Amino acid sequence: MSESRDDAQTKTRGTLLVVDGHSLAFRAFFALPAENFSTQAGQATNAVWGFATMLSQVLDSEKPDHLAVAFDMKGGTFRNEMLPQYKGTREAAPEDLLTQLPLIQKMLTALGVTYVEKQGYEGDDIIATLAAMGERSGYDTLVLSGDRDAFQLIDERVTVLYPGHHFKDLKHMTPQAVEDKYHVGPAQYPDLAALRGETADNIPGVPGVGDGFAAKWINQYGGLEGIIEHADEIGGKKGESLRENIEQVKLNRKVNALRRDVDLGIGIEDLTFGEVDADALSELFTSLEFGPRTRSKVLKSFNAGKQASDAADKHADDEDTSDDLRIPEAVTIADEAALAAWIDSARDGLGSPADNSDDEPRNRAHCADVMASTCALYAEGSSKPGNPGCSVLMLEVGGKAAVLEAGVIAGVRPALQRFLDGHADRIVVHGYKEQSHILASLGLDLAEPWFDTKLAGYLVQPDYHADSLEQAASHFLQLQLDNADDVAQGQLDLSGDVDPADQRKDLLHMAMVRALADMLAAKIDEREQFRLLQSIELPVSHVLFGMEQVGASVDFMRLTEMRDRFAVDARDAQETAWQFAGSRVNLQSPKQLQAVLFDDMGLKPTKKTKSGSYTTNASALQDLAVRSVGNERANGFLTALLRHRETNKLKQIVQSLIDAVNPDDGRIHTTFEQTVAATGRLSSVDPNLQNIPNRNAEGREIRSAFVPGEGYESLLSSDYSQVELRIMADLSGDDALIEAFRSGADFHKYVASLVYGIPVDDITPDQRTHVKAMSYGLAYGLSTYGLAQQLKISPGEADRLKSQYFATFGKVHEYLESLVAGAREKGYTETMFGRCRYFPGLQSPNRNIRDAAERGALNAPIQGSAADIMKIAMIHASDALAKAKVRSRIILQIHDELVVEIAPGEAEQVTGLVRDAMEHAGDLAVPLDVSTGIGSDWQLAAH
Ligand code: DCT
Ligand code: MG
Repeated sequence: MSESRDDAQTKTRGTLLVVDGHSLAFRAFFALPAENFSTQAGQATNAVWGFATMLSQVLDSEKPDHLAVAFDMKGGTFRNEMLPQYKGTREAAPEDLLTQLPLIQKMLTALGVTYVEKQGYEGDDIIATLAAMGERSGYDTLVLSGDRDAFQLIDERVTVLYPGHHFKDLKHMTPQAVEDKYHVGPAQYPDLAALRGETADNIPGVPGVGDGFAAKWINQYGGLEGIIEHADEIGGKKGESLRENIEQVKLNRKVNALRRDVDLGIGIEDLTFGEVDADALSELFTSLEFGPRTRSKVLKSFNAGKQASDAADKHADDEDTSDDLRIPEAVTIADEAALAAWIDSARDGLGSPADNSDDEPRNRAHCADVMASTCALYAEGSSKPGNPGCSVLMLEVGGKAAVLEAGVIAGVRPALQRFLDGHADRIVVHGYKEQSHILASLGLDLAEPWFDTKLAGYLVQPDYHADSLEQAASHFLQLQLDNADDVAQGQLDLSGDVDPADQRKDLLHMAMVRALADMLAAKIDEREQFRLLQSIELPVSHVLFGMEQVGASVDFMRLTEMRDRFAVDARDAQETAWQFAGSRVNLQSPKQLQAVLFDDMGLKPTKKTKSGSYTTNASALQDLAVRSVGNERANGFLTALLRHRETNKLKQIVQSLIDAVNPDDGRIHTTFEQTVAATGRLSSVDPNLQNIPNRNAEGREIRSAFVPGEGYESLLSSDYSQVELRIMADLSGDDALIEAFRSGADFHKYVASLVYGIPVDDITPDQRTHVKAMSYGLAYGLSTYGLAQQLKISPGEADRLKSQYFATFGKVHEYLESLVAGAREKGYTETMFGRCRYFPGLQSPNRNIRDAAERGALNAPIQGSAADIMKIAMIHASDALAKAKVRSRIILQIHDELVVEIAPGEAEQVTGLVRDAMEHAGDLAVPLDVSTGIGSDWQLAAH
């Protein structure tokens, strides 16, 4: 913030920001590569995006309460009449930029920002007029412009924000700044510019005369008028040159004078902003394919306009959001003595763990209370399982941070480990699992900490996922960070030596952990999610860390053989498809496929997609294949095409596994994502193990590449069957459904016999399939339409099936209805274990959004409870294995399945322990059925 603003703060009525719209759009356009910013349809969006983010930045830092954007209009201005070559050398604006100007204006309208343009005038004149208007009304005025002509507007009340080489290096051009740079005051700047000329505008000045001489003359003769008067007295070549060009200079001076009296038909009161039309903005941003982050950032910055003007009305203090982050005082630790001293000094601020050693320490309200006496820990580095690294480790208690560069850790490790062991139940981290990997790279180990801001954020807002600490901070704390690039990349450059700026960055991260902890501790207390954090999420994080670290052994040869075979199959299928087609069509191109299928082979087209072409996805092709029986050429082509797609996909999956093998240990260290799926379920990335198909033989074959590693003899696969249906039976309390499970009969047949009212033995396979799909459809929140599609029956039939089902299982119906009603009333649903999920979409006026939210609300408690049960099972199984002191270990969790690497001689014992842990993970009205299998690879362990 400039000094002049601070001084004026007490006297001013507020701040008006006037923006040179074209200048900002140009700047954005040339700063951002168009090829990275365009929609699928090819509309360039770099200028729009840049305009929005740059302007947001300025709003965030300057906090104006009034705002206007000025634009030039097509066609010449009065200046061209005076000086025909004016701006003549400027290249026409690129087409890609011109198409974005209307979009920018549309965006401004949606954002509730006034933009102004007037035929015959330049944006500069509008700016000058607006600035004069602001000044008359008692406002401080900021002019954002890259055009130096605007400098003439500068005075005590008007500051020009002039972008530097990097846009964010905005210079606050005050009278003093102009004086410092040009040695003349702002009022005389146009005299100086007239003498010097302005190449950008194709305005010639006096040859040989630059800023320096111009300033000298101005100061000597009091201004351009005086110079002209005394032109004869100026000697030398420059004097001669001046006399020769005196008419040009006079003209220049006329042209560069800005008009401050254009009739704009608006007043300062029209320039408030902050009434954002969220729907219009959302629609525009969706069409421009801008992500949710851009949306929320822009919304936040522009919404602030309202608050700012309200605050200005009340003469409220101007508050800087970055105050939320208290950068800790840093002590660099070089040796054990320094560490001991820091620990000593931290002791006072750190409650003793005994303070909360009663049995119910981790209850309501406790979380926010205890937070004040905790130790925040932050290790910076790579948390990649199997290949982690660390650059610096920091501990912070009561605003005092110990900074330990990776290089000194070895020397202080025992003392540091003792501290961690003694204080784990007071430690606060962001991402226990990730931090554990980083710490492990230093030979350090962190027992379950007291709080985790990443997991807490997930519990508080399961539908939001932050990729990085910065993102979490910017989301939960509404922080605008200096270094937007780092935030965007979600990572920081850790290479090279640490310089002071980097250390500040580290401390900034440390401060973020602390600020997030404070904020989330209060939030998490609201719904008693703290218990869930302590009893499920943190312990399962610990288990997952172990699994990621150990990884899963694979048979590399089997993988490469498989990859090669799938590649050959894919190529063969492609050849066959080409033969049927009679040409080498690109099987990946929907356009070419459409031409072959519908034009050439004459098949009846499938459904149209939104973009107006015909669907060529797998299910559409499958339908076509069925319909094309008899048309030998088409059928042959489609069969080969489907086979190509399938084998190609398998090839890619296998390749992703090969790429993921760690060369050091020959194992795959997947990353289990604990905060991505809003239901509470785990997912896996890098590689994604959940997309290994399980329905066909070839997919299952991929699992055969997972084998026991050295020193182990087999794999155990243990999974829940029908866990969602069992949860539905329990939660609904439907006696008939509960009995169906307790009877031990074939569940789906049993249910079908009730639904259709015929004996179990008379149930046809079709009836079983229909009722089974209905059961799962309810548990998964499938629409009737989806059900009809799956079973290839009419929606009417699907509806009848549903009514019949609900008539049989009345309590299931009631239960599901009550979920939606409850969610509508409370805004959220809860699982058996209190995991919440929020459904604002239930209130949406948009029917599609509402329907989707309803299905989500139906499904969340069942899916979420299944997730809770699996997590509890993992914690118990892991504890049981540790207690039994066996070497066997859990290595994978996929869908409803656990995979355990079995050490020689432990198969029976471990199977029993794991089965027991899974069967007793929840106390349900129906048994939790677990099936297990052991084999020399994962496929053979299937059962
Ligand atoms: N599934 C589904 N919808 C269906 C069928 C299955 O969502 N119509 C999902 C949920 C369970 C999982 O697939 C495993 O399927 P099956 O083993 O076929 O389910 P099951 O209940 O064990 O039935 P079955 O007794 O036929 O094996
Ligand atoms: Mg089954």
